Amino acid sequence: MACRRGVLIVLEGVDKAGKTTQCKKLVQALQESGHRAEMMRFPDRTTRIGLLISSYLEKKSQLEDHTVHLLFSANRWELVPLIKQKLDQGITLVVDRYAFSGVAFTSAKPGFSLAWCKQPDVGLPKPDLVLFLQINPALAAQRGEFGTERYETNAFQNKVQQNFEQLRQDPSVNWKEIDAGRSIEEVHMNIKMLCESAINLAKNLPIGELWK
Ligand code: Z5A
Repeated sequence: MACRRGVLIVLEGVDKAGKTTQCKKLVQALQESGHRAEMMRFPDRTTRIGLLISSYLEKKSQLEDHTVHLLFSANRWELVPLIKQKLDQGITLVVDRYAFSGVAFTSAKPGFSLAWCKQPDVGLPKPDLVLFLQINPALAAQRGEFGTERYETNAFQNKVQQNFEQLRQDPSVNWKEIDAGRSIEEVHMNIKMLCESAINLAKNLPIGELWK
């Protein structure tokens, strides 16, 4: 029998919503229940493009706003062959941020429309499920180290949250909202349940193209 493809699952949300924590727990839980699952994250700071982005986020270098937006997108595109290869091998990918962060963050800057920001990411592998970790940005900011990197201000995160709201109106993407204000374990149980059913639904369907 041919190997069924892996499923592309993305976690999104404002800073410190708990995405990385939940991605790790989800991968572990999927593996324990017999799925082949791996985690990816964007930006992937390990590539040459990722290093440029990382230096910008750490405020060690300056980049023009359109340029850095295109670099974030290029960082996704450079990993598309690997994403497709893994999905074809039957590996489910749990991805910490994707094109939705790209659009929500850049369009929080003056002079950037949602439509312009989406263009470079049109045609990326379309996630089968996008879990939006919903939390008040002010509450999230009280968690962990907030405020060290670029974009980590309450005013900016509020704009990002509003942009995510707009993106979530798009019915072509399978968004599910998660109340991320609960305990780590409660959030995890909610996410795990949604993913198990998404895996069962998506594994026999072809992978789509985002925003096409
Ligand atoms: N960016 C962009 O502009 N364009 C793009 O295309 C992309 C990204 C992809 C880097 O992201 C920045 O790049 C980001 C968006 C922008 N800018 N900002 N701001 P990043 O993913 O590298 O950022 P990060 O610092 O690694 O992740 P994060 O978003 O800040 O955090 P998180 O992953 O959502 O949360 P966490 O690391 O899992 O948890 C944070 C803390 O909260 C930690 O101490 C946990 O133990 C705690 N935590 C987690 N869950 C809970 C619950 N439920 N209760 C209590 N405490 C919790």
